[in-house]
Amino acid sequence: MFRDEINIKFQSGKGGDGHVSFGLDKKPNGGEGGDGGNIYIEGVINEYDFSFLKAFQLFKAGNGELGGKNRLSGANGQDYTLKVPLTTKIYDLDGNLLLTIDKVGEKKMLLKGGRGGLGNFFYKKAHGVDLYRFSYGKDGEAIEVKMKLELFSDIIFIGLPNAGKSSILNELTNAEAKVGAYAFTTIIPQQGRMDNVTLMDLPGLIEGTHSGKGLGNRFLKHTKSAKVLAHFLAANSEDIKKDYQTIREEIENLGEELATKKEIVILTKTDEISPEKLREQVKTLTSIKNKRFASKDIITVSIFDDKSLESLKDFFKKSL
Ligand SMILES: Nc1nc2c(ncn2[C@@H]2O[C@H](COP(=O)(O)OP(=O)(O)O)[C@@H](O)[C@H]2O)c(=O)[nH]1
Ligand SMILES: [Mg+2]
Repeated sequence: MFRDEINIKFQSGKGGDGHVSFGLDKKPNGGEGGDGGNIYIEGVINEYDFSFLKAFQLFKAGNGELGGKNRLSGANGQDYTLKVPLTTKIYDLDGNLLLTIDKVGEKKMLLKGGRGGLGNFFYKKAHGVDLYRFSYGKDGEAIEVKMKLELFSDIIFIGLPNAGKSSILNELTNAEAKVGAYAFTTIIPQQGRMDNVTLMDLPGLIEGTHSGKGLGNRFLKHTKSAKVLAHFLAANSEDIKKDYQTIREEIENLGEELATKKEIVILTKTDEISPEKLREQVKTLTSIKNKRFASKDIITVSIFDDKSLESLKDFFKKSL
């Protein structure tokens, strides 16, 4: 199940204690403890939601090791890096924003590990009195956070069920979206990367609303970053104007921010109709009043026509 909000706990490592030891010359030579590991959060493209996490799961960085003799420092604790989808916002439980992770490969520190303690070698040099003096490593920090996801995309697919959105996403990207009819529970966002462009099929936005689940608003936050709406229409439709208007109405209802995004139209399944019928469908589309696209914003495509798929790729890139 798609999950875009989750509470997670983190704990950075404790610092290792300083060491107390003496050399053959009887002089203090205990080294310092290692620092505790830090907690980092990093953005990745191969996670699309938080369903790989368990609510309230605890992630810990390693503790620093004890200092050694002969002034040897203890090893630092292992850092822990949690990889998250884009864009992840991390809040404390009072609702303060702690971190925003919106770039691939960008690593930000959430918690710092505790400093390692000092050994008796250090204290001998600094104070010279108590030969057994050392300090303990500092504790790490612990926190529970709320992580919220606002999916990043350049282009969002919209359209009636069966318009061919999942098929095109699969053809143009590495995505493995389910094609054809499926249960409501799998109405989850699907993302794919086409060179540097992120395409997203967000069936919950419209299809969730259609199946009476009124999910549109829940998915709205995932539309924020998109610059373009790719409106998919099946060319073999008996009432293509109505198909267009049905979706358009949903989009308008979902709010101005979404409705005012640039729109392009993808006329799919062209292999199912004759060239004459196709021309007719395009003509019908261009005659729609109050439409948000121009004639140049329409493209025709069939998954069985590789050339048309290549053109679609360019069309998508140019739309940005
Ligand atoms: N003939 C033909 N069928 C297609 C084409 N694109 C998709 N389909 C079929 O249309 C059905 C719905 O496609 P799907 O991608 O799941 O549509 P979605 O509901 O908009 O995601 C599936 O049976 C696909 O195999 C196409 O270009 N030509
Ligand atoms: Mg689909």
